[in-house]
Amino acid sequence: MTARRAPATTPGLHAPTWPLRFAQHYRAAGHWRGETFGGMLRDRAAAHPDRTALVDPAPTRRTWTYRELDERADRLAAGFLARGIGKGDRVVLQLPNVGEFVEVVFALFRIGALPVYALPAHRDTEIGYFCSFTEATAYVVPDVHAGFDHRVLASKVRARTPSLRHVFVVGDPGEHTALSDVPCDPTAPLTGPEPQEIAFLQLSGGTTGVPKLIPRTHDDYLYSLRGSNEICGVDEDTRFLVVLPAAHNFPMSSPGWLGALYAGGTAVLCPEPAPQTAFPLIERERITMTGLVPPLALVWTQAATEHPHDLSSLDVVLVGGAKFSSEAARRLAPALGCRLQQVFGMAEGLVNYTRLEDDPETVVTTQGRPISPDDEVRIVDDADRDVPEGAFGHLLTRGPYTIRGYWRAPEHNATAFTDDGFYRTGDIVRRTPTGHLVVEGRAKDQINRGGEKIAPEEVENIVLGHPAVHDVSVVAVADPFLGERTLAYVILRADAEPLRPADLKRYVRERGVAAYKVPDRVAFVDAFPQTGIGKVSKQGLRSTAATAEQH
Ligand code: AMP
Ligand code: DBH
Repeated sequence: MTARRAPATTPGLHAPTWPLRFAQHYRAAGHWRGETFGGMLRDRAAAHPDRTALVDPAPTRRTWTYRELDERADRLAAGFLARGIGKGDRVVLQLPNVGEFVEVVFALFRIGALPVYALPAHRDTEIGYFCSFTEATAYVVPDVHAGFDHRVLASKVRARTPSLRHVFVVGDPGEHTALSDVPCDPTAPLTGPEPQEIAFLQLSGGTTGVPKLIPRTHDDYLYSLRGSNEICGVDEDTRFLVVLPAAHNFPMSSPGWLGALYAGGTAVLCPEPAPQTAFPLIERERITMTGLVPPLALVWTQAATEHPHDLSSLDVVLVGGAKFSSEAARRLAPALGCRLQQVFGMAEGLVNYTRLEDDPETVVTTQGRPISPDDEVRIVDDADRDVPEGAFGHLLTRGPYTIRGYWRAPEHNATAFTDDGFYRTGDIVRRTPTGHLVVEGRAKDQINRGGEKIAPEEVENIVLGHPAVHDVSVVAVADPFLGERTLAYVILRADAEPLRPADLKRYVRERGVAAYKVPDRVAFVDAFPQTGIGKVSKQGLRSTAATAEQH
């Protein structure tokens, strides 16, 4: 047996980083340019102070010029500092698509405090974990969003998280602090973070019970923005509509609202993704670009034929997060009157795009090729040997914007990365002769419900908490709309009271997890199929599910 070599961990970073030789190369190649996000906004504000950076259209239209956003970030940063939030502190940020999201992010960047990007759908279980695991000092929430009172959640989490000293609320603060009361006049210039330091913690979809935290540096993330902008044609005339949650890596960086700001363009925040909301906004704000997950792309394609709106400003629509079928891909561009780019990315790093100049067949049948000439891609068999060119295998990758390890997760890192620093994506892909990747599926247990990633183990642990449940196994079943949805196979205890599927779903919902994790279907069974050595065979359950679906 070969001994696993623990990768070097840089003190203070809480995660393995790039070996010196690689870092030197990425700098020499001009990928890492020594910029920070705080500096980026400062530069843009100096170059074109009066251009519109940000539009939040709801409920009343608000805009920020680059100068205004820059000043706002300074004042908010000063306010956070005055309340004791300092460099390296973690701040769990859970805001929907509102202007304050961008203000807070840039204020934290200026200080060198790290936003932890929770999603609006996250509930007690996820938020409690992020706050305690990162020892967060602050949590930023809306008052009420989508009918859910985040202040109540904040009170609960705060009561059991000793590190959490502040809760800032956008809107009516209740017992907490209003974000609008935080800003103050800056007293001294900030020293800020270094380009090679961590800028924020992004979340992984998670393949084990707990989501992993992804440490991205200023240098590496800014390179992925620059590369994305070049590939997607983002410039100062780009008006990017943020349809998906702004905290997610895709709408943030592929090329996303940060790409738009990097280029001196305009980011417009869409409060919710339905065509009824998004289409009038596209018309009114003259949107040129946006990014969608496949189920939403289907809804938009359909809606565009039924409710004609003036979508003529729309130039490019990116679709990614889960596999976009070639049939659906073929229909999108004609229906929306735009060009399609497929994007296959991950918060851990590697992002692939089809190119605007690719032939139409490549655009609809592949998931693109990597951003960087220094993205290394290996496609290997179960023993990490390269498969023949064109064959399917596991995708491994390393490069100038792909992490070398998760944050504070040495045990997981030992298996999630190879000894020589390749990230095991868990995706099964093949490479075409042009270097484009086609995603076949996943080796990981993770379920991809229309782009929302679910770790079966996490849901299983919750279901197991029900007193009537003896055992549970959660699997994906194919769904024409979402790609995959969840099915929980449940064995009840012999002495249990009868239980209905709806009871179990309610139980999961009441445990306080994001709604997309509640099983779509619950099926009661007497036993699970087993593997040769007596483990539950997920493969067996999936085929049972597939057979059942056909009847
Ligand atoms: P995460 O690690 O949570 O950021 O999720 C990234 C994962 O989403 C990838 O590893 C893929 O499994 C999946 N994914 C993203 N984009 C695509 C795409 N265009 N086609 C298929 N799968 C995708
Ligand atoms: O699914 C993803 O995480 C994703 C998809 C497209 C991503 O992180 C990205 C583009 O950057």
